[in-house]
Amino acid sequence: MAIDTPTKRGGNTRVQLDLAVHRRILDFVNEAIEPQDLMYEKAAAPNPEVDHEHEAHGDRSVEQTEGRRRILEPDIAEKITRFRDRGFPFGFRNVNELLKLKAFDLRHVDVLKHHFGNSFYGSWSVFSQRIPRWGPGGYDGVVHAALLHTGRVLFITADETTLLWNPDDTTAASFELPVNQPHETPDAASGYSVLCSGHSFLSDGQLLAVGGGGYGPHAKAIYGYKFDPTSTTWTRTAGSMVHNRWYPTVLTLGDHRLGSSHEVLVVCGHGAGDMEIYDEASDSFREISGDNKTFPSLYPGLHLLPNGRIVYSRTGWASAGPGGGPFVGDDQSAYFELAAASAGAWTDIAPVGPSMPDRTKGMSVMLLDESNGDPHVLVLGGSDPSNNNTYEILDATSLSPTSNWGPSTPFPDGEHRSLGSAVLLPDGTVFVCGGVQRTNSPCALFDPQTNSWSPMAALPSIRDYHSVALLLPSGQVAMAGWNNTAIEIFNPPYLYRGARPVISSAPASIQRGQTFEIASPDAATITKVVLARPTAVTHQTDTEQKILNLPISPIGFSTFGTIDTSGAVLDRFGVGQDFDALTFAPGNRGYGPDLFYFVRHDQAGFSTFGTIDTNGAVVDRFGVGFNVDALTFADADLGYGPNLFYYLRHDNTGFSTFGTIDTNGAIVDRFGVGQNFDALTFAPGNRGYGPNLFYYLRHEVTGYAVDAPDGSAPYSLAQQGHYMLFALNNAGVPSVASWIYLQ
Ligand SMILES: [Cu+2]
Repeated sequence: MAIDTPTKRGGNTRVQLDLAVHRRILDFVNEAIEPQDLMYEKAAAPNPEVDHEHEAHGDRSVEQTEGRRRILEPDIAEKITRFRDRGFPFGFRNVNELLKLKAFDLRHVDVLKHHFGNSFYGSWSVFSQRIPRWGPGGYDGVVHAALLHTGRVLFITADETTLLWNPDDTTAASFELPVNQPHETPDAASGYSVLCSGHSFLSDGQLLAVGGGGYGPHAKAIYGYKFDPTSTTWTRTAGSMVHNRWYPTVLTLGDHRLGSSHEVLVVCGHGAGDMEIYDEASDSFREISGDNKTFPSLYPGLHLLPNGRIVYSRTGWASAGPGGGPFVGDDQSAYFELAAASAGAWTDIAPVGPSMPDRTKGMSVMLLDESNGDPHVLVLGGSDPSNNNTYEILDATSLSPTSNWGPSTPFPDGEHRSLGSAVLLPDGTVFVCGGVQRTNSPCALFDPQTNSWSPMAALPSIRDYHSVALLLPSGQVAMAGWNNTAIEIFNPPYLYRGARPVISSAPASIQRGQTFEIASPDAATITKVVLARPTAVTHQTDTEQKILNLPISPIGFSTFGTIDTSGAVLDRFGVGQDFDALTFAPGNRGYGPDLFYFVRHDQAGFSTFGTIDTNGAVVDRFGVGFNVDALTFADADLGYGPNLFYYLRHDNTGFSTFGTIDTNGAIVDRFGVGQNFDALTFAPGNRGYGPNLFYYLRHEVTGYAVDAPDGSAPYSLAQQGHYMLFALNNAGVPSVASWIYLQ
């Protein structure tokens, strides 16, 4: 990862670059067709649904540079393309070849290193240990991965050995076997398989895996198997499923669950869309009626919405039916609504037309709008053969038969993704990796806030069929599966954007609707606190990925102190949390004939000074600048002249300055006083600390009061169970997650 500094050897400058950064720079320089292509980062591929209108107006060049990072100046861009085309018709093989161009120097290398570096692209590395082959079979490719609340990842391999991985331990001890395997549980039935099962988490943190086995000796399991992360033990469910299943989709129901017990919906893997519900309290399954929808694919992509509906995203795994072909079914997007304990109904949306590509072998994730929690479903890639280079978005806020998917839009990098993975990151972006059938394939990051994509560092391996990708508590993404026994780790760009905030304390367990406190030495820079549901993924199906943004308010501890007119600032004693203002009133407080003076600010933070008389006449007098927080008056000459107003104002780092205003509006900053000053007053005479002092309040943000999910949307999605709690700072850098249990 480290980028070596340039060295001079025998007068020749040679640079050593990180391999991935070096490749990106060479791609950028070699792929340029004209100098203009070196002046800005690569343009997104035109969106045929949106862009043809602009093309017709001939303003493409303006359009193309908008929002793109400027990289090189026109003159050097022109020299580079000319130098390349004359001397390197197949392109530069090394940045050092480019350094032979006189006009190109180390400053240009630095510019390129910055723009193609890890803070924009992130980086991949390979975990120091390979996944061991401990099973009885010949192939131990990982097919399933689930992040447990112990911080371990549970893998289920192709020969049905399950093993635990500790991402924080880079020695061989990183991997361990659980106490038992599913087939070793008491009462393991002949059809015990968990390979190609469906899974999700129960309220106590156990992973429930149901179905699996395929057409082999353990065809279509009929029992569920539960893994307890604490005792690392598998147990069989007391009851069997109503049907044998293979490749089912499993979805934990939320606050909208109908019974008094925690419930898990099991769909498909038997007779097209057949459904049943697992009841956690009785450890048994029951049949659901109204499940008349057939799916073309196994593992249909389903997402629980905040209003309790379950939407079908048209993704899923095909070619797994009898004879290898897909099950017969419709490709109709729809939602299911449970109307009673054991009955529900499907409602179709968005008629399938030629404009809607086949999403089989695609991936879908639910996105919750940052401002209001409205749900959207992002569906990307899919189809076999891989002729699908697009994504589409469904606004799932209020579905009806007329709801429709957004236009099918090409990925900006033009890649065809089938069996790709999509991982929700704590900052709300979606990391898309794998699904491209070549090594060093491009990855991408989707930002729902800006509806835009950014290219990410290339994935070393091919990861498609039976691959898994999941968010770790470290904020990294782990990728593994099938094709090889390596684990690849992605460090998102946010890990290269400065120090990570630290959560110094957070409760281990919270109640629904409770306000709880977290503390952080970095609280002043924290802007967001989120809950992330741990991933349990197989076959590009994870029904429960979600990032829930929690409402927060800062907790500030205020201190009372003094300032003398020479600038000596002295804390006296703490007064408690969230004090904003302070004033002094000697003698008569009868609202005499004089005026009150105020400072008020507009939306941009610009402050105006004015007067109020006792009849309530409010008059703006003059502007005083930005971010004035406190104001006081002293008639005596305290060193700056008589009859002055004194103020405190802060800059955008929270640093406060003390200054004076005369009655003509002359504003003079006098001296800085420190961070986060909120209030100021003057008291003549000696109040115990010396004569003629100003008194202030200032605060330190030490943490946040955080509202735990209550039953309202979108927090209705927060099922009882374990979550990762991330705090993110104003640069979008997440803390390492704390595990928190929602009761
Ligand atoms: Cu499979």
